[in-house]
Amino acid sequence: MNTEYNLIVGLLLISLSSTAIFSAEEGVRGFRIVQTTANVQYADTDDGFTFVVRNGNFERSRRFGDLPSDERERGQTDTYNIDFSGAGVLMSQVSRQSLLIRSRGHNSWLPSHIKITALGANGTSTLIMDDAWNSNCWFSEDHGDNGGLARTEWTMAQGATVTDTASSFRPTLRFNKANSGDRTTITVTFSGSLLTAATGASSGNSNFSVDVSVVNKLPSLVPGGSWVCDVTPALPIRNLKPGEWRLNYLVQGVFTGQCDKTLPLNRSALGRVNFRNGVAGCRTGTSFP
Ligand SMILES: [Ca+2]
Ligand SMILES: [Ca+2]
Repeated sequence: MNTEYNLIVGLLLISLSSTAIFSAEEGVRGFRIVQTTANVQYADTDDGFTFVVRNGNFERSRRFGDLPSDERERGQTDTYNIDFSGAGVLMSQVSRQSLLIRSRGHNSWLPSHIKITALGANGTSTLIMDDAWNSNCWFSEDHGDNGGLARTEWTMAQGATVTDTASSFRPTLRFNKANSGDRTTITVTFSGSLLTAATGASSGNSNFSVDVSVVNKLPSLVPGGSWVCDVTPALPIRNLKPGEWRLNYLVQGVFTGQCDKTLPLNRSALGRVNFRNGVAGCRTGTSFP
């Protein structure tokens, strides 16, 4: 049995009907941040801010640069390009959960909308979020500001409000095959669990599990001349609650080897479902790309 395979994750969004294929270890060279300041009293500020990437103990931060204009004025939109080249941040680490904005002052700021695009070292770009901001999530080092609502920092997952539209998702496990007659018989279990619901999300399921089996399936030819066998549910997994998810999978039965790497599933999908890395339950696996 051929033990080499790749994992492809297709995010099939109801709202977009688009499919995204993610690569594993691409670094981040920067972020583009388009932020609008709320048009309410005290929302504006002249203080400085820091953009932070944090995953557990891993943290990298860069200051927002100074624009020629008076930034963060009421109702105004400001655009920043923040360089993270050389910071060692991987695209797979970037999510609304791992991105924060941090105040460096005592004059409160309240955004009304934030859009963030992660720019990959290989030239890719990934939209992380494009959402209205929760009007309770003020920024200030003075936590007594605005009725005690202010915090020094917020993650984008905490502050972003999303349209409460449940999402669908169609995982695919791709097996590389030796030739046109290399058949596949296998069962793969895909499962997921909601880690953090997006702000405002109330509809949709918080977990799923689906078994997908193929028996003596012949491979398909893909561009580049390779033979592959894709194992994927016949239909997308529907009605998932928006938020941060962990995806698990289990290859049953036939493989031996190791299963010690996480998968590149940590991506935002326009504020809908963000799948994080996960390998729980992968007890029979093989070596992952
Ligand atoms: Ca203010
Ligand atoms: Ca200002």
